[in-house]
Amino acid sequence: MKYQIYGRSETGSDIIEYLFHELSIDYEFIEVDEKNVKSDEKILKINPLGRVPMVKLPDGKFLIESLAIVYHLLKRENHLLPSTETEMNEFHQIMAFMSSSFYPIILLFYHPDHYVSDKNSEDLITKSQNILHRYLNFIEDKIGEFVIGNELSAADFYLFTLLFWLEEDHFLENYPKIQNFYNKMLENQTIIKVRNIQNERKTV
Ligand SMILES: N[C@@H](CCC(=O)N[C@@H](CS)C(=O)NCC(=O)O)C(=O)O
Repeated sequence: MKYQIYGRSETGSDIIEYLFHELSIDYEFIEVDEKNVKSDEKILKINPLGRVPMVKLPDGKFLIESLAIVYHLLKRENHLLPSTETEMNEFHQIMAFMSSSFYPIILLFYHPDHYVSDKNSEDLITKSQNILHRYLNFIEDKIGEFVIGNELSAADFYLFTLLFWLEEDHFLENYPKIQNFYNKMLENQTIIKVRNIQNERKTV
């Protein structure tokens, strides 16, 4: 049986869809409507947390959490990983940082209503914005041509997905190395291909 990705364009499922293409793994995409994700019984049975991405594995089991899905794919293919032990340590560190710190704070910034009452919303936006800048500085200090060393890895697709949400709100403007990385990833063939597929899905 083919893999199935449950997701929606411009959400965390982009990370997974980029990797399926980059690793040449066949899949079917199941569109999950934002309005249904927390109420559709079928979705909640798979993921009681009511979030995407989720993946149906060829053995019929489901996997949730972007980090776990990325590691599942990398273990299967043993590709898109750095080659030295030092770089592998950096890879694990940045993957943990992105999934457990950077991704959640972006959600706080864009969806304050999911976390606090209206009267506290502005405060949450300001505080999460400050933390976002601290995180962007952390990345700016580390990043070179790619997230890890001089080779493309899965971390680049993960980071690009998160930066894509921030870019349109001018978050990247004072981070020249991050902006440079972002511009280069916009020309990555896998990203171009997946974005075209996503646009085609929108018009169907
Ligand atoms: N820790 C999860 C976060 C997933 C997540 O929050 N996904 C968002 C989309 S980017 C979502 O489905 N939100 C729907 C909601 O919470 O109502 C992961 O890494 O997969």
